[in-house]
Amino acid sequence: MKRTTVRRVGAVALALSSLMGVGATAAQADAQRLASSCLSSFCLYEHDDYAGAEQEFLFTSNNTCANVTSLNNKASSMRNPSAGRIQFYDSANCSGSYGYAAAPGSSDSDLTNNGFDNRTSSVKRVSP
Ligand SMILES: [Ca+2]
Ligand SMILES: [Ca+2]
Repeated sequence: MKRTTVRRVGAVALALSSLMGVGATAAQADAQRLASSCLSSFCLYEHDDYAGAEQEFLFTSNNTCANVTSLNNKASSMRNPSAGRIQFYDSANCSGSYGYAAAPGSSDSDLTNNGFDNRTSSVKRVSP
């Protein structure tokens, strides 16, 4: 009985220390992902379901192109909370025709069904 009690106390202490956080734990990474919820711009995520690395784009006007940098040819999901439509390009500098467009206020947890998994190299916000 006594042993069980000690273990429980240990578990609580561990939980508290991970909340207070020295170094990144998996739980912290999840918390950060939920907190950085991409509120007003446009975000790409490395993996499905908004997981992995994130790149956030801050468009200040429509018809602006931005190259994908760290997630070039890696993005697998996206969030577009903005009021604009986001066009996805396979090439840099938004050259050629876009391959996929995200409606304003939309999100997609898996770009595979749009044929754009791990392909996006640049994005452009346009008027909806
Ligand atoms: Ca990916
Ligand atoms: Ca590409």
